[in-house]
Amino acid sequence: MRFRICAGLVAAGLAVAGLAVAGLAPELRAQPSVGLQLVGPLPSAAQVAWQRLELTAFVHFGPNAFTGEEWGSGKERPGIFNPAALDARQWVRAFKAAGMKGVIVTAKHHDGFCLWPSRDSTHTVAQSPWRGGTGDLLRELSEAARAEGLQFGVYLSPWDRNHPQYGTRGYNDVFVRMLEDVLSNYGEIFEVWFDGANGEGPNGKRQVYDWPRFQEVVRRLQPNALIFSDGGPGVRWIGNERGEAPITNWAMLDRDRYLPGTPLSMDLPEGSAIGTHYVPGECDVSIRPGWFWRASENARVKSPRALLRLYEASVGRNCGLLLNVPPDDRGLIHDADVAALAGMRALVDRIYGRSLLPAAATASASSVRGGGFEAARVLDRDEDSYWAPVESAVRPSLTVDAGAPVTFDRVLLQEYLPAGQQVALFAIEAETAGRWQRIAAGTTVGHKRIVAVSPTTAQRVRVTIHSARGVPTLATMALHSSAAADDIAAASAGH
Ligand code: FUL
Repeated sequence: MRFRICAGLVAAGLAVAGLAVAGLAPELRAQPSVGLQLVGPLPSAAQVAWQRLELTAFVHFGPNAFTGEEWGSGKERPGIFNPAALDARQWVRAFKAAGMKGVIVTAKHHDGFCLWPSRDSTHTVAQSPWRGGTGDLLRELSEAARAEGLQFGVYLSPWDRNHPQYGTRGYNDVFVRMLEDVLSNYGEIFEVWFDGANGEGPNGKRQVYDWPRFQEVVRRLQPNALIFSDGGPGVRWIGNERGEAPITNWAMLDRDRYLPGTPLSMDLPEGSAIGTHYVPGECDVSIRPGWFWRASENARVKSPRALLRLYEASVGRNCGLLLNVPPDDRGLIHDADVAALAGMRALVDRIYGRSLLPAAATASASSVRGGGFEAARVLDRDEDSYWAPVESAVRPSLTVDAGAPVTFDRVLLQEYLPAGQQVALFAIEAETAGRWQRIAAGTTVGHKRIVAVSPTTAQRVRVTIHSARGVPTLATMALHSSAAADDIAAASAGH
């Protein structure tokens, strides 16, 4: 069975190698010779780049690191903010060692404390003793990130428990000016994280946020930045703070039904096969029980093995993993977190660093679109080279042959992301003792899907696409074994 969903869907205007997609057309049209008939909506170039980052760091920092609070009241004395040994390079090096490609910092959390010297607030680093009141954490962190090759992003809470104007119309102007500051002075921003929380301010009133205006500021000052909020528009919340996405995960969503902070939430986790817009999911989770550092949780940092599981349940399910690593009251990432991050990377590298399929492995397919779309393209490590069957193929399948039996318990699949999400239903079989046996069945693939299977020894493994929205593509098919890391996982189990 194969289903098509064309009517009413909008294809983003994106040039895709080997295929052409009409710009904002009501539906994707087949290109007569080389084009694939895809079904949109497709990702923007910025969304493709974002999904390929996979792993980014979240940094919750501010007065809460000194008080032990999760939601500061806004009444804290700025004098308590004094991270005397703060070294943003140390943070970024720890993130880089974990394989993280970007960092998003709480420029302002709900307590209203600004990590830059905002002219629109009297509750900022400028009123603190840190660097004698001359510090600017956004400057230090953005420069450190750039120096280490990480992208820089900002979290900005519109909920402000300190600002005297919060709860009045004037506060939206204040927030816009803060946004303008943050988006103008620290170079390229890859993601703007809008927390939809909307509580009472110091005068007991709630704010009516002007989201269209806030988004316009981002588009004007950082046109390439993706906006995160519950329903996007650039990146959506996955619906929980555990760092786990559902196994079925569509990047599409009926985006216009959502406003930040008021999620209908029913289809945020899975997305929708017939969603009107492309809005990939982001899984945010903290490496500790809380979002902010506190000494009492130094022994409760997630283990490398727990972090590996989160990686598989987020990146391995077509989402980004935004892992919060909060600096301590010295202004440093604590040793326990640094060790856990390095341990996670060691596990991910050991298991997923290379496929168990040897260089001599081969691939064949029941259908090949032609030159440039051969089955063997799933074996190179290039996410931009991919296999595609002909348009009319029914249940196309692709078989990899390792040349000799290999033992694996993970199958990693990737669609060619610029061509959007087409795969809707697939099965994986292994040939053992001359018989093909199904070892897994699944739904979505997207940028990356890690399928866990029982330990299997086979020379040939086959994936069959039972249902697709448009022509399916596969950029990667790889075999891995979680047992490859048993030795280092055991060594770090004490964490
Ligand atoms: C929530 C906030 O209330 C938490 O403090 C934290 O910042 C989390 C990432 O988002 O909405």
